[in-house]
Formats: sequence, C-alpha cells, structure tokens
Amino acid sequence: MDAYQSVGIRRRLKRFFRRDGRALIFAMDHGFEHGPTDFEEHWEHINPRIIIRKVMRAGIDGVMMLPGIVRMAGDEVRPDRGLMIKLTSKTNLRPKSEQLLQSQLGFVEDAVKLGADAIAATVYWGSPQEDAMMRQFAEIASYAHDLGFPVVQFAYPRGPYINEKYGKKEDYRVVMYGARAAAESGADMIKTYWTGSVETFSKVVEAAAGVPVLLSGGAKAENPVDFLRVVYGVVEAGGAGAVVGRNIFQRENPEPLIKALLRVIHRGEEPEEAAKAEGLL
Ligand code: FBP
Repeated sequence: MDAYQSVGIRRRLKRFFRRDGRALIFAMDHGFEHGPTDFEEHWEHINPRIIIRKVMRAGIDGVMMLPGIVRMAGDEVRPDRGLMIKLTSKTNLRPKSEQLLQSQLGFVEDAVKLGADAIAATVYWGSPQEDAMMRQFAEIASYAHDLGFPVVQFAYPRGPYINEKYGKKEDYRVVMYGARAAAESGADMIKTYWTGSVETFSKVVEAAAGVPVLLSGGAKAENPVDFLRVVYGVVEAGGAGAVVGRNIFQRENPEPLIKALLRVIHRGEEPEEAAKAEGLL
C-alpha cells in the first residue's frame, strides 16, 4: 500500500475516535437485519431522521448505517462525526439454513459517493458459509484499502460447530478467535460480542494485537446501569468503545443513556456515577 492510501486510512479512522482512542457509535441497520419489528416499541424511530437527530444532539461520535439509510437521512449526520457504511446484511425472512450468511447489498464506490469515512462488512466466523463471507470481506477490503478507506469487520462467530464445541458463541475462546481472524484478514476496526468479564475481554483485545476492538451492543438492557457496566468493562479491558443500536433506539429518549455512555467511555466514570449525573438513577 502506498503512502497516499495509508494516510487516507489513518485520517478517516480518526473521524470516529476521540484523542483517547475510543468511540461511541450508533448502529442503525436493524430494519433490514432484524426487521421493522425492532422499532415497534418506539415506532417513531423507524424514521431515521428522528433518531439520528436525537443521537447527534446527545454527542455521539459516529454512526453506522446501510447505504439506503444514508440516502434517506445522511444529511442529519453532522460532518464532524464518523460515517460508517455497512455493505453486507441478511433479512430475517430467509430460511434458517441461510441465516448464517450475510450477502453484499452495496458497493464500495457507492459508499464512497455517499460520504463514508469507513466501510463495514460482517463475517460469521465458523458458519458453514464462512468461505463466501471471507471472500466477500476480502473483495470489499481490498478495494476500500486501495481507495484509502478503513474497513470495519463485524466479527461475529456463530454456527452449529461453535455451539457443539463451546456451548455458546460468547465463549471468550470463540470471540478471541473471531477477533484474531478479523485482524489477520485485514480489518482496521473490529466489532464483536461481550465475553462476560474484563479478564476474558482483555484476551480478545490482546488477540486483535492493536486493531481497535469495539463492543457490539446487543439486545436492550431493561436497566440502563447494567448496560453501562458492560461498556465500563469493555473500556477496562482495553476495548475502544461500543457500537450500539437497540439500547439506543428502543428508548423513547435515548439522550441520557448516550451521555452516560460517553462519560464512561471518554471520562472513565463509574457506571453508577455516570447514570446519576444524567438522571438515570
Ligand atoms: P445492537 O446494539 O442492537 O446489537 O446493534 C449492533 C448490531 O451489530 C447491528 O448492527 C446488527 O443489526 C445487529 O447487532 C446484529 O444482531 P444479531 O446479533 O441479532 O445478528
């Protein structure tokens, strides 16, 4: 890679991270990946403009979306916040046997035209369709890197072999393996599952050997302090922050939680302290 491309990658990556090297990113690809029912609790958020305005106001560092959402509401994303465009997904309407595959739904050129600062793609490590996703990731990453764009891998190990051998996909040996595979396949940023403890997540971070590892938010926690505790653990383990969807848009007013998350991620505040400061306790 020549100097132009590597400078481009480094500059664009910095649009997500503050000086501390950490970031809080809002994820909104669920209407596609899970279906519109994910928005039923707060249906107004099915309109990306409404929720993006809220997350911007709260001070989020970046957003992650599919190309169509950027076309619908990309102008709500402030120009000083990182824009990550994800180019793979699947619908929940597929037969179960095809759920372990993400397909490409957009192209690097389109993401560049839409103003992306980073390009993202998922790999389900351990899936029977791992081969297809590896190839897809390699093609996306090679072209994005060629143009000077960083590539984010949603490294989500899952599949029958993992369940059989490790019992659950969040076993740290599995998550650590996925993070390592992401780093070795050329990712500039990795998003993956919480492994349940600081000690085990530290291993995931170490396995990524310097490539920033961010938490994948997961299902909405009824008690926001529980979620703040997980994110606090990610930071303690050396993680680079979190990419959060449902814990944000499944709340009518997500601003206090976003602000509390920013306190935990960027100021290292204890979860209870951050929650109190934002009126969550
Ligand atoms: P959440 O914070 O809601 O978990 O969003 C992060 C995310 O990676 C989304 O980008 C994606 O649609 C979803 O999780 C994948 O969820 P699942 O684990 O159900 O495949």
